[in-house]
Amino acid sequence: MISLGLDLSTQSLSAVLIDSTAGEIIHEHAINFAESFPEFETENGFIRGPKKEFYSYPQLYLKAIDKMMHYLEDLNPKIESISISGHQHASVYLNGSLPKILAELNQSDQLSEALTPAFSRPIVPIWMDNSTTEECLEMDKNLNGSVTELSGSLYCERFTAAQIRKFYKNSPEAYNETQFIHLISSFFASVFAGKNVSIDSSDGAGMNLMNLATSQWDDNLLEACAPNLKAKLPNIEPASNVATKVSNYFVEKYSLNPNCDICLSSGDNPNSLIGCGATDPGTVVISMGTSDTFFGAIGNEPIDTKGIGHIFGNPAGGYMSLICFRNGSLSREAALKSTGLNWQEGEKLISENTPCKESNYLPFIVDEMYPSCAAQINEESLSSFSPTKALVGLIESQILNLRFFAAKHAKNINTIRLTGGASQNTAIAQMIADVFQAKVERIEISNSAALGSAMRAANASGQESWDSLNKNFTAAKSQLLPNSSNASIYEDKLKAYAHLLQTI
Ligand code: XUL
Repeated sequence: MISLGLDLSTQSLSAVLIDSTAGEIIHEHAINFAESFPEFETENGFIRGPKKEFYSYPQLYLKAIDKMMHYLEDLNPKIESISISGHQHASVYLNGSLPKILAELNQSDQLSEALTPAFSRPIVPIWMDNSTTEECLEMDKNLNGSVTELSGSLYCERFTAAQIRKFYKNSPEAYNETQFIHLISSFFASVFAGKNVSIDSSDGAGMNLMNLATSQWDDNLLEACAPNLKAKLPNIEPASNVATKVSNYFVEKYSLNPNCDICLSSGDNPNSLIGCGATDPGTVVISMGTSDTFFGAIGNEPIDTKGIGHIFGNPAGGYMSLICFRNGSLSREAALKSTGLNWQEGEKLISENTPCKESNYLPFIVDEMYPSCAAQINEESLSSFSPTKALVGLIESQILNLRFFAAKHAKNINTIRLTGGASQNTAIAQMIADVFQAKVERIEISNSAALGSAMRAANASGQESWDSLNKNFTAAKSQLLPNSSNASIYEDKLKAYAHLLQTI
């Protein structure tokens, strides 16, 4: 089966086309928003407001879809199923004209222009937005119960509920005029389907509105957020469902096959879980980028996060956990700079000093979420350390911090799939294996969210099994085994690090 995964991220729209029968990626392409659509004057695809607001434009995303489908024109007739991935939490607001406009799209229409009258809000608030602390506090007060137990996360500024409440409070008329509130994922699935499509339960879990245990809207969470909300939200369905066939617009304009299935879409994190081959508990992913993210499947029972990280749905069934750490590469780069070494020399220093003989410390150069604290070090303090303490000590402390918080979500970690820039550094990868005492597999997947959504489309529409999809698309490029003689040293270091955390 030929399946298309489209990932609408903050900065770009990426396409990954797979042939699941041949086990091959046929084509990959990305469209960068800021470069391709300078008329929107975005900074890497987003706009900053004066008060910690971050948003983008639905028209920009529609222009990107038109451009991508035009680019893929020769391949389009072969595509048998499509699924979309969208950056999580972002919401799209539409009035009652949406169903008619979608149903009557004509091949001479540009999506962005034809859909303009359907938007009841000209912007899409995105996950970087941090302007809704007041709304989070209000909802917490309105809710007679624990938001974390019900929804899997504390009330978060970037989550959809807080954004919806702010819109309702600041623009009550536009809120009343709004008849449909979609996530990015469900909105673009609806565009391809030519009619409203459900939100999938794995992305729905990132809204603070869905009851994790039932995978349905929770009346108490809805009531705490805004009036008449249930009527504006699509239904929720499992990620494994096929929504419908592609609309006539895409058949006539872009030569898609009328039998092409539009599968339910999901968020970038649930899709990345699939694209990183981590659908089963015991295997987790550590993505080492600007920020470091830990995520993994946790089985069929949601866990109480006690406010640490989030629980989303696992598109392959059950739940997944996710913890995002703000201090990733920024801290590692600052530590390297303070030593005056390059990364090749730094890697040697790390491998010769694992475990680190210097004492650990709180390795946060910017404010951190886990633990919740202000920055603890700066370039000056790093320069006062020995090179070993600055570089090896910082990275080891980061990994101990990761293990400390990861243990709250995942009890038995056998395999860590490592991705992101820093995963290329073998000394860091070996240190992770030693600190966690788990096998580390390095994966080189350029866009795990787009690949994950293509794999989901092949699974939902073509009944391709996760085993065969994983074998063909997510195999590890290399693996490192833990050095068991370091196990007890890291147990002791972890205990000492836990004491250090209590000093915050
Ligand atoms: C997760 C989060 C981001 C966005 C954008 O909670 O906010 O990972 O999904 O990638």
